[in-house]
This record gives sequence, C-alpha cells and structure tokens, in this order.
Amino acid sequence: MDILQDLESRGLIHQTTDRKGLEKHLQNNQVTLYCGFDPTADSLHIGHLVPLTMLRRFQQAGHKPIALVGGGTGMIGDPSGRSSERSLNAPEVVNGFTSKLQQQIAKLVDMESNASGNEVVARNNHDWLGKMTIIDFLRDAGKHFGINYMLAKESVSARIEQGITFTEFSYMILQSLDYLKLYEEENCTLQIGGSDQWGNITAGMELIRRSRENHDENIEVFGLTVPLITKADGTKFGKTAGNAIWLDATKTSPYEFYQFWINTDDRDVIRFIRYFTFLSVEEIAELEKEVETQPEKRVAQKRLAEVMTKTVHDEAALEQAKRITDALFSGDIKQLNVEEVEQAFKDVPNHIITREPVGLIDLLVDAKISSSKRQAREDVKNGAIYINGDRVQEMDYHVDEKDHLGNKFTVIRRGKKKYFLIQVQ
Ligand code: 545
Repeated sequence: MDILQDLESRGLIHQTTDRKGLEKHLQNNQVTLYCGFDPTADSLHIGHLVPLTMLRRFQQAGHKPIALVGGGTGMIGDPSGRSSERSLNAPEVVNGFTSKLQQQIAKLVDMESNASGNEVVARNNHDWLGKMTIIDFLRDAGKHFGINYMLAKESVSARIEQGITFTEFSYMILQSLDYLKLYEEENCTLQIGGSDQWGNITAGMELIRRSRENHDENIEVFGLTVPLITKADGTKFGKTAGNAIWLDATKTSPYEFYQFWINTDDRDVIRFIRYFTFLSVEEIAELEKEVETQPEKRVAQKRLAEVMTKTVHDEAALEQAKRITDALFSGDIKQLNVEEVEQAFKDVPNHIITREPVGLIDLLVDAKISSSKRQAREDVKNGAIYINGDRVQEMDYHVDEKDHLGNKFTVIRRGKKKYFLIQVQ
C-alpha cells in the first residue's frame, strides 16, 4: 500500500493540494517533507503527536522528513486558529522553549538513521530568519505578497474585527520563507501540518512559485493537512479536567498519561489507534472485534495506552503506570514505592503532618477527610477508613513512623475510592 493510501485509510488526510499530482510525486521520488513546531510552550502535548508521527510514517515509507523548530517564528506568533493576539514571550523564554522542544522532538522521531538510511533532520528557522534584514524581507519576500491575498487568508480575515497587529499579520510570510528556504536547500517539496496550517502552507507554495523566474506554475510543491481530532462526546480532544496532556513527564506523569488513553471512549478508541499507532491492519481489526463483542474488557484501550506510554515515555514508565493502576484497583497501596505513590496521588487532597505520632480521629478531622470528630469516629467504626490499604477500626489508633511509606507518605482512603495523601515533614 502506498503512503497516501495508508494515511487515507487511517483517516489522517484532511486536505491536500493537487492530490493526483502528490500521489505521483510520492510514488516516483524520495520526497523531502517538513512540519514546523513553534516554541510557544516548554513541551508538546498529545495533539502534536499526530503530525509528528506523520513524519515517521513518511520516513518509514522511504521519504525524508525534516522536523523544524520555530526559533524565529516563535518570536512572532502564528495567528492561525487564534481569536486574539498573543502576548510576546521574552527572547530568553522562547530560546528556552526552543531547546526543550528540540530535545523532545529528537527523542520522539529518533533522529538516528533507520533501516533505509534516511533520517529525520532537525532544523531551526532562527538560523535564517534571525539573520534576515528588514530591507531584504520587504524587498525579496514582501513584494510577492499582495495585501488582498493576505487579507483573504482565514488566519487574518477571522481577526479583522477583533484586531491583528502587523507582527502577526506578517507571520505567514515568515513561514513561507521557511518553505522556500527548505525547497531551495533541501529540495523539500511537501509541507504538512494540522488543518489550521493550510493557509500558511499554501502561502509558502505561492512564494516558491513566485520567486522563480517567470512564475513557473509547473513547480512541484505540495501541502497536506491532518484533521483536527474529534471525540464522540463532542468535548475537546487531549484534555482531562481542562488540563492538557503533555509529553513531558514532569508536566503529565506517565501514570496520568496512561490513564488518559485507558479512559478513551469505545466509540473513539479504534480511530485513535489508527491515528496514533503503527499497529498492523490485522491487529486493529482484531481489536475492533474486541470492542464490539466484549467492550467491558477494554482490550483496545489497554493496547492503545500501552503503546503510547511506551513510545512517549519508556518501558519502565509503562510498568510503573500499570503497577499504580493495579494498586489503585486492588487498594493494595503498600506494593508501591515512594515515587509511584507520588505519581498516583498527585492530584488528591493532601495534608502535611510532622513525624510525631498523631491520633487517627484528630488526623481525619485536620486533613478534612471526615467533617467532624463524630463523623470521624463513625467512619472508623463502620470500617470506612483504610491506612495504606489496610482497614483500621481501632478508635485510639495513632498514625506514626510505621505508617510512613518511604518515610514520606501515608495514604488514607475513605470508602471505596476517596484517597487522601498525608505528607510527613
Ligand atoms: C513554523 C514555521 C514553519 C512551519 C510551521 C511553523 C509552526 C506553525 C504552528 N504550528 C503549531 C505549533 O504549535 C505549538 C507546538 C509546540 C508547543 O503554529 N505556524 O507550532 C502546530 N504544529 C503542529 C500542527 C498543528 C499546529 O506544531 O501543524 O496543527 C497542531 O496539530 O497548530 O516553517
């Protein structure tokens, strides 16, 4: 199966320019293609995985992907898909984000050569945009962009009412210069991106054509966009409780990351497996059957969560995530090490105590686990209170050293699954 057919069958193509031409182009050539990522944050999130994985799909099909980090464009800010002007980040901040993204992308696309000898190349557009003079910019690039053409772009027209500065208005020219630069230096003939990037990608194609003598219409450059990921329940993909799912383990723990995928809706899971993984057509068909015949087993969700956690993090992180999941399911907290306890209970209410022994009833009230002393006694009597997974029913129980996991934490559970983390200081 050729690469476009594969992408099509996975639902990964939103739009392409000249589809027939692109098909031929990819069949007849080893094509250099690129996708850009602006340093607007210190980490990518799972939404960015689709275009990033796309680069690997093209690489596996024998083409030559470039992952570009926008060290230059990140200083300006893309208005595409945004309803209001961005505030500029300080140059040091942009530089910091740039190196973080470079590291992350290098790790994810595996910059080393693969079997076919082609590697994913990394570029930073600050290397050329940073050197360009304002005179050159206006003479060499600006002259090729009619104001009407620019105003007609969705990224600009959608902002006319709300307002847009000259800075963001000019952004499409910078991204176009990148495509031109990579076309001239690397013979890059395809740019990919999310559907929000269509306007910038086609602007670049236009600049490449116009900067050729006699505006050669026959130059073969192409654009391809991937769809926005939708969910069956209509909510936005990639967030839990309003928080983005980051690829950086210090921002979203591997356990949270694993849980995110485990919680995928039955109606979405097969589609997500197609988008995000390299599982074979046969295995996907089997998983699809599982979802239909025994959805309660969540076989497809588990497979998706496993593959994703292992590729974005690693085998050890996946094992930890699974151990935490099992411990929370069985209630057997003591099998977790300190690091795992920390990950597992990062978002539960927490309370700080000293190393001095403390009476359980007092602790339950102080940590707001029970609403009053009376309620606390009731809870203990009823067997609703668990310390590190063990039920405690003694009224005069004292929490002390023996309960401090790794000398740091005591996990208290009230009822079936309300967890509280007591931190020892
Ligand atoms: C810059 C210079 C180029 C080509 C592209 C760019 C970046 C592009 C852009 N892309 C988005 C982005 O998000 C921030 C990522 C890091 C935190 O703004 N102008 O940089 C996203 N992109 C991936 C997909 C996207 C897009 O990186 O294209 O659609 C999201 O899925 O929004 O020469």
